[in-house]
Amino acid sequence: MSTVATTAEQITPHEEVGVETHGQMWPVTGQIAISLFALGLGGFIGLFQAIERVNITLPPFGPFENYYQGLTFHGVLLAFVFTFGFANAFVSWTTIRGFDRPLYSTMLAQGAFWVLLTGTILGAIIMTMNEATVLFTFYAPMQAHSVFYLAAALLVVSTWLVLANIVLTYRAWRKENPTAAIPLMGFTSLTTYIMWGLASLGVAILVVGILLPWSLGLWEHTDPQLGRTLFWLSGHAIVYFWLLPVYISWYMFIPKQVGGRLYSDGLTRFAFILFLLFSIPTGLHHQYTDPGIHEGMKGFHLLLTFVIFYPSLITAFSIMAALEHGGRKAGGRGLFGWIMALPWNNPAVVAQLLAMLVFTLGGVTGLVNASMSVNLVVHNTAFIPGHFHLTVGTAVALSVLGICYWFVPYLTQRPLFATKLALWQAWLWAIGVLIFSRGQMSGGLDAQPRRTMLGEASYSLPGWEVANWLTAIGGIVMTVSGLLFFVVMIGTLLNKRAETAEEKAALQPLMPAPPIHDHRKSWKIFDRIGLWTLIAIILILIAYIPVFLLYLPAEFTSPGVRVW
Ligand code: HEM
Ligand SMILES: [Cu+2]
Repeated sequence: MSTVATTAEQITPHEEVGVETHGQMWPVTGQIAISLFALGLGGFIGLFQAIERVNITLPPFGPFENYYQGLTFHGVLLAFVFTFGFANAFVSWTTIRGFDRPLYSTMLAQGAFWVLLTGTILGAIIMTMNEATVLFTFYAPMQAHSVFYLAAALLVVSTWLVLANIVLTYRAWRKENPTAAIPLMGFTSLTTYIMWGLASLGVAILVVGILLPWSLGLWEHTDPQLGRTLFWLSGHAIVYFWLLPVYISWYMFIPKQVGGRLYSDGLTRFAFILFLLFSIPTGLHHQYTDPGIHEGMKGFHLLLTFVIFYPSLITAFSIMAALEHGGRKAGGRGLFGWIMALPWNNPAVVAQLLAMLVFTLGGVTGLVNASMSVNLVVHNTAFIPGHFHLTVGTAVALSVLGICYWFVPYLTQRPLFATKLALWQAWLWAIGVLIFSRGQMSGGLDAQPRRTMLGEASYSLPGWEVANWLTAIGGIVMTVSGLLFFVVMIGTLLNKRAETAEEKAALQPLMPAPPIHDHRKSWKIFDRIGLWTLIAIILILIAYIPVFLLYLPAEFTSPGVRVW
């Protein structure tokens, strides 16, 4: 029997996947498109920020009136639109496949697409008009046009529609399978969105309850510190909302893609439960230097921040085990021989392997930020963007590109264009970001501020020169890599649609095989989603009630300011 026939047997060809209805799949494709559009545009603006470091400013600042308008665009498009669009699309699909049934509601699925699109367009318009140059963290008392806050709210609402759909799908599945273990891919999808559902409440209250009415003139003053605290209630957990969809790929798809198997079902569930429990009560680690917040509570959040590092270590262990399993099955021998035996010719895999490698540096530098005393050295310096281009800018973004190398061909039923180019793309991004972040971090350690148009600054230190050049060169390499990605994607869209059964089978995703330690060995309690959600809520209350009790009553004394 040919290998293609075997593959076709193992996984049903596209049309026959009855659980994937057209009405639910076009919003998946559509949200991937929105996401990649945001990545392309946002990333391109990044280039201007990077070369500004070496005094190349195209007048006026790129397509914008000023540096900070571009920076707002860059942050909003990349941190919110790119990530939300991908999560909504990919996790909706892993829910369908995980529970092996269509989503509960097609209306919710399509609604998520339309709400995301509307939020993106409104946000883009108002930012283009320079009416919302408040950076992606939109700290009050900087004030944006009310449409900006409306757009931010819509982006969050789109994720809530997906959350509602996932929960309803799970409940419908549970009704029909009252005693079965939750399918692992469904479990990871569900916990990812429940975590974000809880986390997003902070920013939702901030935007809808405080900033929107304030920008509409319902009241004139606001309380910046209260706003920051609500922002960061969501603002660390959002990092995990960026990461977990990618972890779903690393846990569920990468093992099979490298010819191995996931290590353990139970350990995977355990890791995702820890993310659900501990992602949120850690937000104060972004506010170590903020006045008005009790030091003891900062210490408590510090402790939990180190707790949340633990499931990432579990992840590193699990994925490494799966990689080694695959590498050894492919004939790799010795301590490191299995690494060479991994499929280094498959861009979908290579992009994600490099993303993981870069992420180890991102994790370590994250520990620097998280440590209260060392944080003082790097706080608000260029070290921070140095750090998070390794995490969200690479662990997430490069992984998403890798996932697109199989997911987009599957969604569009067109084979990937120019595999070699895609491989170049992955390597160039990894090399580029290492140079870029090295520049940003060394600048930061030399006290270079972040969010600053350095070319215009009247101050400089000798150590910044090399740092700036590295940032600029790394940024250019990343941009070239990004361009290659879009060449590959456009080429793919122009490719001929798969027609024969063989061609179609070749585009099928490799669905996960049961882990080496399968669900029969997992603790039943892992599946008590309601219980874990309740514990997560209790932890949030413990971590935040004292913060607010000690802080309140709020002092609405700051009038809005427009800086740029
Ligand atoms: C071509 C690739 C990219 C380049 C050259 C680039 C460049 C930069 C630079 C130089 C900054 C610092 C600006 C400052 O502090 O004044 C920055 C900030 C930022 N970047 Fe990127 N970036 C790229 C891709 C990405 C990606 C893929 C993401 C996320 C998915 C991302 C997310 C962010 C965020 C959230 C900020 C913070 C904005 C702020 O502080 O308000 N960037 N970028
Ligand atoms: Cu954080």
